[in-house]
Amino acid sequence: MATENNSSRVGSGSGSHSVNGDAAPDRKIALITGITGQDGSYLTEFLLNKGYEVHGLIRRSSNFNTQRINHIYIDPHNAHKARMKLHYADLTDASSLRRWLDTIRPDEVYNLAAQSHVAVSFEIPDYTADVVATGALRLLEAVRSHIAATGRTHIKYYQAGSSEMFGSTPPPQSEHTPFHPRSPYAASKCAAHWYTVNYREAYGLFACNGILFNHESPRRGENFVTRKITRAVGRIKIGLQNKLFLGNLQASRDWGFAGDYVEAMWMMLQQEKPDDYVVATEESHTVEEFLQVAFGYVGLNWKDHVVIDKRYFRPAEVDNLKGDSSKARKVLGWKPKVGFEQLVRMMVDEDIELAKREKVLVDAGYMDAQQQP
Ligand code: NDP
Ligand code: GDR
Repeated sequence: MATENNSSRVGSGSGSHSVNGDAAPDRKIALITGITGQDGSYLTEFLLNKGYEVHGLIRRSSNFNTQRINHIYIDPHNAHKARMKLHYADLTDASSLRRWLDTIRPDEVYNLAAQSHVAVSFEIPDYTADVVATGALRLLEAVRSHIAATGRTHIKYYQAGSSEMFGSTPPPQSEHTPFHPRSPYAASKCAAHWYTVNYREAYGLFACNGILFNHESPRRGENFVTRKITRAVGRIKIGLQNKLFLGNLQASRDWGFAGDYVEAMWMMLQQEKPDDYVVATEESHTVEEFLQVAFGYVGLNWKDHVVIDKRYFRPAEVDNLKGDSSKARKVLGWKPKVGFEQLVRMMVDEDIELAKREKVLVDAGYMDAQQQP
């Protein structure tokens, strides 16, 4: 839970221009967009462990949006200890991106920010394209113009690409597989991919596309199918819920652990030359298989609880994703450490604990069982 308001956690314009003035001269500086998301939180932990100073751009929100990074936050007034710093910006606001690049002067830029929900992208296609496609272009252009103005040619850029770009092209999908996007989100990610390739070819920018297959964790947003399932398993087991409404159970995904995948992002930027890499477990499972493992782990039968609801079907579906990550394994030396069943169990274990805490609040009358925090 947040202990103070966001505005005390972020740099405030002109007052924070000495923002990296305390950085040790040999300490690398990373700038992350989407730091408050699932991957942003794991990447921040990873880079802090490597000794980086990490700057995150966060967008203004009427509610706290820093829950995933609160545990690593240290008050910036404690200058010697605080190596993660937050600043307000938005991928729809080009001026904010350029200003923070000039101020922070990062060595590595990770563009993770996105309206990342595929089904929601059909509801808000224009906004999705603005953030996911044009947002990436704005950031690339800000990096290019920052380099032109400062001569800091060593800056490296990572673009968060997605297996959704392959869409309906059959598996296994590798760097050579043609894209056939099936949603406004996926089409926008294709645009961002090609903008990144173009800035590499046109301006010599050290820019990499990571084409990451689905990766999950206990920090996964609760409206993605894996977390929706493990949250429900926890709440059903503890007696707070009985039904789980889902859409297409036959879609197959190549699900890995987010903590493993952020390492691949960093590895791409440590290479001699910029390139594009598929990152995947090379194993695919249906949503139904995920249900079997998750409910079965706590001795429940998913068929007693799952109800199919048409509202969760998409106008166009991606049926089968299974990556071929042989290039990343060979060139980067990357491989996943957490397997499918271990991932499901990790998520269920955490969500059982979360449900137990909710139950205490419900029993004390502080929360309605229907209500989810
Ligand atoms: P999340 O949805 O968890 O996080 C998205 C982040 O982007 C959040 O920090 C969010 O802020 C931020 N954001 C959204 N809109 C804007 C905006 N207009 N300006 C600035 N920031 C914004 O995504 P993940 O961490 O799961 O994914 C990270 C990236 O990787 C995304 O680009 C996603 O599309 C991509 N990806 C993810 C995969 C996965 O399986 N997780 C697979 C392949 C690609 P807030 O917290 O305020 O909402
Ligand atoms: P995805 O993830 O679309 O692969 O995008 P999501 O978990 O939303 O869907 C996976 C599959 O499950 C089916 N499904 C449901 N999905 C949701 N969200 N809710 C349901 O109730 C439900 N029932 C069935 C979907 O139809 C789909 O086939 C994720 C995001 O993180 C993207 O940002 C990222 O780029 C890709 O993974 C790789």
